[in-house]
Amino acid sequence: MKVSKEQIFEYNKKGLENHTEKLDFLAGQLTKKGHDVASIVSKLSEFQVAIPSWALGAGGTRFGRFSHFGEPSTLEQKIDDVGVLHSLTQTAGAVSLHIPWDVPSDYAAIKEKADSLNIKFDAINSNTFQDQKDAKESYKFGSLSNTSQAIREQAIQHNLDVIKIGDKLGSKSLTVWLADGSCFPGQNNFQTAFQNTQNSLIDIYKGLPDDWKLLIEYKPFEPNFYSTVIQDWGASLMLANGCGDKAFTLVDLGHHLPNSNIEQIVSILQLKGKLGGFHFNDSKYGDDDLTVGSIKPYALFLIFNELVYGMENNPQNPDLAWMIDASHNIKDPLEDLIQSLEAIQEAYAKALLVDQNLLRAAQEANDVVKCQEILQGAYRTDVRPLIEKARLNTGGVISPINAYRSFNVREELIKERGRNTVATGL
Ligand code: AOS
Ligand code: ZN
Ligand code: ZN
Ligand code: ZN
Repeated sequence: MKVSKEQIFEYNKKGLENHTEKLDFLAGQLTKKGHDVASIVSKLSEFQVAIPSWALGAGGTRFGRFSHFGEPSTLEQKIDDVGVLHSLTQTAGAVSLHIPWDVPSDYAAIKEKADSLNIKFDAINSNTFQDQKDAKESYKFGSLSNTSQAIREQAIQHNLDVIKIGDKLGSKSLTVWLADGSCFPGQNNFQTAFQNTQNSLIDIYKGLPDDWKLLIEYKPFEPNFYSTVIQDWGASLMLANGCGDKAFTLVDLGHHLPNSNIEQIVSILQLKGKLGGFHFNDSKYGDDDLTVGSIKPYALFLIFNELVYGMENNPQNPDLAWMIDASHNIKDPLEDLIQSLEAIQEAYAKALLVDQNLLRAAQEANDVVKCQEILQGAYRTDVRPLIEKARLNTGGVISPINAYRSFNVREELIKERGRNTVATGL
């Protein structure tokens, strides 16, 4: 299944008049306020978000899993699906692989496929939260933190192998998320577990190529319910600092206790030059992995406001690895991902409308009301015509969900792959 340029061209013709009318109005208003509309649109076009290979199939819960049919079952097919997303949205120009779920059998063929679809290999993920077939040691009681040296060594070696795989594909970073922790008080010695984790990460870090980054993801609970070794940004930052300059903290939006001020975390990490990457999703309760922007769009905007500030003012912080980390229990995964991409673009566009100079002046004058007016003025702007324009400029469609449905993408995928499909991964 491929979406052709002709299909896109024909599709866009129908919506062009309506789009132009809305864009002209919005661009006129924004220009009057002093915004450079062309530069906002080009920033939106440049913004690319990686699609995780494991989000292309139905996720399910521990209570069951319902197929969406036509799911990808090989790495080739997963890249094809990202290709569909990218041709419609022009924002999904990268894929994030998870090893061992996605070990390529033919590197040249995989690279060629990704190249032909204009897709890069972003951060690659290791997996020491599941026992692998034929593995000698078990991760039941932890991996990099385990009390057993043999288990730690197996987990370290796995990460070094993942780096080698990523290197052959052109990845430039390794993301480590650990399930390590404990379910009951007294089960673990906190200090030993942390120290073991630090030492293991240092061993992995030593195997990192010079132009690579190590991204350390944190999460407060699940699958362990009493303690998690890398529970928050503080633990992640300490471990990153213990490794060196190429190690950074990765923020997953769903990995915070309720009401955490994520925008503040993001801001301070950038100030310290230690924010390495992002996993986008949304949640009401915990690590729900719902569609980005579906529950707390204003919080997402506030986070983007800090990210934009950091991108403009914190040269000490590297370029970020952006990725969606979602799971789909009831939606078509590709439609869900399109909605997530749209929500990310929207929050980014609104953040670009915040007048940083005016905001700074209002902050300095302690004009609290004005500060809120500035943020909410940007947030309340309907920026969708700008996003449509960014897509049109790069060859995407005006309205991705609508196009996805009118091109019968899922039906075509079912025709190709059958109904009885199971994606590898979670
Ligand atoms: C787990 O909760 C994390 O969000 C990780 O990023 C994880 O590796 C990913 O969800 C795939 O399992
Ligand atoms: Zn994540
Ligand atoms: Zn998660
Ligand atoms: Zn999550």
